[in-house]
Order: sequence, then structure tokens, then C-alpha cells
Amino acid sequence: MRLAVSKRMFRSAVKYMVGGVNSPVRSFKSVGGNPLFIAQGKGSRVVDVDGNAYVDYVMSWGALILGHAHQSVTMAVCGALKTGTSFGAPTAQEVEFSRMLCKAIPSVERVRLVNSGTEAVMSAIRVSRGYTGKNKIIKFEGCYHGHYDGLLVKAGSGAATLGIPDSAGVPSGLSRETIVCPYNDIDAVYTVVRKYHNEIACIIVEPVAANMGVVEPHGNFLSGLRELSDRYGIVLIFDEVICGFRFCYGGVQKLFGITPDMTCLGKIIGGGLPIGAYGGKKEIMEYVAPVGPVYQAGTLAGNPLAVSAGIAVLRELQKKDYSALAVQTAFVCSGLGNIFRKYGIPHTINNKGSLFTLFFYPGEINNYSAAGKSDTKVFSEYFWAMLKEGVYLPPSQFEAQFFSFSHSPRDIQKTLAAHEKAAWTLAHSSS
Ligand code: KE4
Repeated sequence: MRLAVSKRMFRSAVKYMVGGVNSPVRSFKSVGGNPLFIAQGKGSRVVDVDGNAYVDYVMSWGALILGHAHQSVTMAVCGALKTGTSFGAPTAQEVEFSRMLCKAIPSVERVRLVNSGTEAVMSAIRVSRGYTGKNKIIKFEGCYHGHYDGLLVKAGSGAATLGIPDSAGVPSGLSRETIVCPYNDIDAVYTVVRKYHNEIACIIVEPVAANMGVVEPHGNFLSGLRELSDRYGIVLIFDEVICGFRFCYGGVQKLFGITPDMTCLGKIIGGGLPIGAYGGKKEIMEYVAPVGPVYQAGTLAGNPLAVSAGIAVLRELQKKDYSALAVQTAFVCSGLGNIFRKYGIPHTINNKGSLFTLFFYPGEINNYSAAGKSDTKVFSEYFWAMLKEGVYLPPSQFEAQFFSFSHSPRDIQKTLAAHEKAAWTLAHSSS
């Protein structure tokens, strides 16, 4: 596998782009080596600038559930291009797209389109503060909601303590408004809410956590959050930037039967173009300008290109069989597990729908501290062994791997064959 051109491009990139990338997780920092520079993608495959082809499980970090360069999306964007890229005024496409989102996710009675998942999350939090008149937020350890200051926060000394900054540049005064609880620990949330309920504006949660590796909510976790939010006048926000249209047509909230007060969306709904959306109960959303006192705006919000792509994606997804996708993904995961067991590689595979994560730790992974037990050094070796066999995984142990409607039986065969070789390498490596 030649990587000379990627290496050369990276040397040039670092002269202009901080770290040579436009988002840290692309940097390969956690797996070592330099990032691949991708030249093109089609369906489930990408080709790097050295001409190496890979089965892709990054899929633009979950945005491309239809696959790269899907014909419907490409045609929709090319069509929109011909009539203009942005007007800074409402368009018919935005109405149609917003109608589709509200119809697909009934808890979203009113929606606002923005340009990223981060924008959706930070806006939803601001609205929840404006609506409740309270300032504190509860988030969960291991959940990632974009780079909004108030959520770049890690747990203090205990579950019920106030957060501390998890990034330079985040004022401690701001992080103290954020309380971090362990995921799946409803008792910890009860403790915090009993103490701070007069100050808590919202609880934000990934209903299926995909940013610590895939972790599903325990039986009473989400229902417990719903019950607490109702009892204490707290806005329950589901961050479905990954989950939205990932497990079914609509929000994963439909599968759990839990209705949040607000929902954040991104990734899939833009088909790879920059987009985000937040929405929820009409009485809450009518706090947003120009109707209400909470300001939020954006030059390119709802732009014709992203919205045309989004309409095309949703129309395609209406026709898709999500249960078949889940069965295919489960088949891959069972194949991966069988091979790891054959070579005696300690592991856990968390799989839900078309998301999965391989952990190099042989125990239940149901929260961030358990996920942290995975051997990230072994993950790095595995990542490179798979890359050499033409399978491109997310370059970080704590990301989900994204299966798509474009992954074929041939891709599965190639993945399992690569995995067999990678497992052999791990089983025979001296380190
Ligand atoms: P963006 O601002 O990156 O569009 O969305 C932020 C966001 C919000 N909520 C959830 C649940 C998310 O997973 C994300 C972003 N996800 C990461 C990967 N886990 C994006 C990749 C990146 O940061 O480059």
C-alpha cells in the first residue's frame, strides 16, 4: 500500500491548515501516522490520492447512509446549482424539507435549519435556557455534541459535581453551568436533579451513544430522563445528529417510544452537505427569533444546495428497508466476533442497527469508563492492519463504524477477509 502522495500532501497541508486537517478526528492522531487524503468516493468505496481503494466505514462520520455520490443526491445538487447557490431568503425547497422532517419526527412541531450539528445543539440549549429561565445543563460522560463551549466539559470529582473545562478557551464560569453524569446511570441524574432542579434548563443526551463507541441506553435510562424532565420542568433534548434517520425513517425516539421536547439533527439529513436542524414542541420553538426572544441566525441556513440534497436523501430513505440493513450489519458483526474468538483476541462488539464498534476489552461496555478499558494500542494495530487490506475504519477507537445501504455482500466478504488477516497479525504480534 503506497501512501507517498498522501504523505506529500500532508506536508503541504500543515503549512496552511492547522494540523493539516479541518477537524481533529481526521488527523490519525489516535492511531499514529498521517491521515489519508481521499480523492473520490462512490457507494461504499473511497480511493485515496495514491490510488488505493478501500471499503469505507467512516462514511463522512455517518452522514452517508446512502453511500458516496448517490445518484439522487448528485442530481438534486446539480439541479439546484443551476438556479443559484444561496439567496438569503426563504425558498420552496426549505418548506418541503422542513415539512418532511416534521412529518418524519412528530415531536418536531417546528424546526429551524442551521449549518452543522454543533449549531443545532448550541441553539437548542440556548432556546431551552430562554424557555425555562434556568441556566444549568446536564450532559453525559462519553457523549459528544459538537464543539459548543458549554459542552466541552468533563465530569468534576463526582457525578453530582459541576463540570470542568475539557478544552482550553472554555471559561470555568461557563463549564460550571454544565453537570456531567455517567451515561446509563439514572440514579446519578436523580441525585443531580434533586439538588439543582431549580437551575437546570435541559438534559441533553445521545439516545444511542455513538461517540464513546456504540453504547445503547439501558431499559429505564431514557424513560427516567423523560420522567425527571416532566416532574421538574426540564427540557429533554435528544441529540440525534447521528441517530436521526440512522435506525429508521425518522428519529430513534420512535423505536424507543420516548418523546423528547427538542431534537437535534445533522449528518444524514444533508447527504454530505453542511446542514443541521433543531426542533421540537411549538411552545418551546416559538421562543426563537423572529417569533420569540431567543436569537439565532445564519447566512447559509437552509441553503438550496444542502436542502435539495436533504430532500433527495429523505425521499430515498422512505423507500429503504432499515431492518435488512440492521440484519446485514449484525451478520458482519457476528463474522468479526467469530474470527476474533478463533484467534483468541479479547474483544467486545457493540452493535445497534447499522452502527458498530469493536472494543479490545472482553466485558460489557455500557458507559464511558467501561469504553475506556479498551486497549487503544491494539486498536491502532488493528486499524492499520485493516487499512493495509483495503478497509478504512474511523481512525479512533471511540467512534462508531458506519454501515450503509451501499455496502454490498462483496464488501462484507472483503471486510471479513481483511479482519481474518488483521486478527492473525494481532494474535502473532509480539507487542
Ligand atoms: P457537527 O458540528 O460536526 O456537524 O456535529 C456535531 C455533533 C453533534 N452531535 C453528535 C452526536 C455528533 O456525533 C456530532 C459530530 N460527530 C463527530 C464524529 N463523532 C463529527 C466528526 C468530526 O468532528 O469531524
